[in-house]
Amino acid sequence: MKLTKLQQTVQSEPTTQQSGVQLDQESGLVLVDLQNDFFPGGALGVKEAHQLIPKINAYIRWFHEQGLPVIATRDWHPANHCSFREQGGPWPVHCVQGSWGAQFHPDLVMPPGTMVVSKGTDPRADAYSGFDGTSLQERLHDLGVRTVCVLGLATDYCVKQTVIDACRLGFRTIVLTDAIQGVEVHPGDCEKALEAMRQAGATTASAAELGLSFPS
Ligand code: VGL
Ligand code: ZN
Repeated sequence: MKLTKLQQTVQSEPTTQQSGVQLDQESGLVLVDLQNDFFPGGALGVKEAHQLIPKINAYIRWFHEQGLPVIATRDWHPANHCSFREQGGPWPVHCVQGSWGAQFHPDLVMPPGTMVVSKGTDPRADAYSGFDGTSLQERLHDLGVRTVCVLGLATDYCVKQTVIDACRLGFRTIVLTDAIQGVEVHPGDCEKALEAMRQAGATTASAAELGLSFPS
């Protein structure tokens, strides 16, 4: 990050909904698994997830314009991954390395140089958290990030575990509630996941609550 940017104040606009949660110059944005297979039409499509894309692009753009880093995690499984049903796992085949389903959604606008962290690459182990078996912690540390803002898919799996790990690793952690969506295998899973994230120490906030004025 450039020094000039570090010295700048993070710009946000005052609104009536501000909640006291503040972003700072040590904030970074983590995009969780915004891959074709987790959008409608994909192998594990999360209902209505595509409706989040304008908001997600607005968050990405805002962070990038503030000179704050954006890192994308991706589910990146070998074809024989243990989480697949044919191997006795719970999920249909999804996010196979190099496949269409593993690609980022084409409507996402990611800044050039967005770092990508791959997880779930070991055929014998599932990894819901973006920190699990990856370099995410080191990357964030090297970028000077102490406040991790998390958005993406799915609320009740990879978002939840990534957020809980971020808290456990000592990051100040903010879940962007208007840019996440869950699978909801059982009704109430998303609400429970949010509760577990708060229990772990995460703050939940929308763009309006952060004082960011975005298209909704
Ligand atoms: C995920 C199920 C299986 C996720 C990944 O990204 O939330 N869910 N693999
Ligand atoms: Zn997976």
